Amino acid sequence: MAARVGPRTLELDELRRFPNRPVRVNGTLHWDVLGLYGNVLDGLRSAPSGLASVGVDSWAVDYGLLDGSGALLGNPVHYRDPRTDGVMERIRAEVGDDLLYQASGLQFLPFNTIYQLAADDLSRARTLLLIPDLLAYWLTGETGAERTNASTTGLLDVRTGAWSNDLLSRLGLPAGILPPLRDPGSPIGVLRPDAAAETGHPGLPVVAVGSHDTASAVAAVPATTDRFAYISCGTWSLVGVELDAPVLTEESRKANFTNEGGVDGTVRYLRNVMGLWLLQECLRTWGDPDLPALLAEAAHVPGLRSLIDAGDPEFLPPGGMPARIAAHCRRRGLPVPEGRAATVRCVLDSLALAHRAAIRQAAALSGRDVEVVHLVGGGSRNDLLCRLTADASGLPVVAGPVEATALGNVLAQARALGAAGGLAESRALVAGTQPLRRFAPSGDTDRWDEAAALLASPAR
Ligand code: LRH
Repeated sequence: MAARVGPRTLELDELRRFPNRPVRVNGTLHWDVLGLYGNVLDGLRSAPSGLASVGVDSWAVDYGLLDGSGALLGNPVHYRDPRTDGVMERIRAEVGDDLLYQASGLQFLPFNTIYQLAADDLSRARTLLLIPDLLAYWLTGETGAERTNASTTGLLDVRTGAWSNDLLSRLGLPAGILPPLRDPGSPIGVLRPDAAAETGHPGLPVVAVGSHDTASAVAAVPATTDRFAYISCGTWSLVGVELDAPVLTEESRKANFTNEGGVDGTVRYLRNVMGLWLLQECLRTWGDPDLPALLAEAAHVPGLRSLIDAGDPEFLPPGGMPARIAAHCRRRGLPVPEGRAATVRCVLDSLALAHRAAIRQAAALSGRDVEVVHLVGGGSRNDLLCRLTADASGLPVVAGPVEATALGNVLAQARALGAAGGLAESRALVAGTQPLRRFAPSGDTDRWDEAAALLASPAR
């Protein structure tokens, strides 16, 4: 994305879009990170000259390992790979939930970096770089760990903002592989000569942004009040509130809420909800049928019949999603969705219920009142999901911007260059320049209360 930012201007221009397809090799699910980097170079090559800077963000938790010469030791492994099966349970038993949560403030997800590292061979590793830091390293030659993304590793001390030496030594992980931390807005370096020659941007500064995509997305939520919840809705739905300080109570730990680091030292207090992954995987199984037509059909299917627990880890791995959804309904004694439109409706109703639960719990556990829900990211295009989320939560949903992550990324750069203000000003700029749509709740929350109770009841 190329962007233009000014006092009343915030424009994005899409330079290049490419699929990020995982590849299974020898039974392990990998990311094609060199392919991604090649596409980054191609995108930069097609950018206009005179760019002020560039910033990199990506999904969280995954990493590449470098050897002593700075070479990548194999392709990064996808967080959905089963190599971490059982690892989190073992470490939780060894170290204790309370200690892990007090140290990192992170929700227990089997793919957090800490558990991936415990399943990895680190014998030849000298440096660990999270994915955006790896891309920035290839662009500049500089290593480091940007803080918002580092906060998803499970190894960052949530109170001090430094790497947790205590956790590292308890787990026997080599502390030396974790590079120095850096904050959004700090300079990383300039394009190294080979990257400059390939792209035609000599001397282009690379600036650290909220390199965790969700951190950038939350920074670009067009909130005009403190009393907002957000749903950063794409492959995942990241649902929560923004706080000044972490919530580390036992209730919070048991509710599996995370305290991830936001831009400006804020805390993203949220829960990972399975998100549109459920839908994406259904579409992939069905050979990618026309989505708008399917959504239009799903809008006419009677709602709240087939339901799944969208937080169930059984939905994490890829493959055979419609069959897994059917089996889940059957096991719970709920009607099995008949056909594609009913399956899509089941997914969207279930996501709306999971959104509602996470919004309510985030508010209750943090004490933050919520008056409005901002739904940003690709999911904000999905009218049915926005409407169902408003109905389920009983709150107005403001949908958009679709490209919240890219906007948060460029706003952090603009700010570092003195071309944009702080978080509140940046959000006002987003609210004033980007198309947003408002979905009022229907007021019929009884049906959703019943559905939530039905889903919470033990399987019949
Ligand atoms: C969303 C996201 C999310 C993480 C997951 C691994 O893209 O970064 O915040 O939990 O990917």
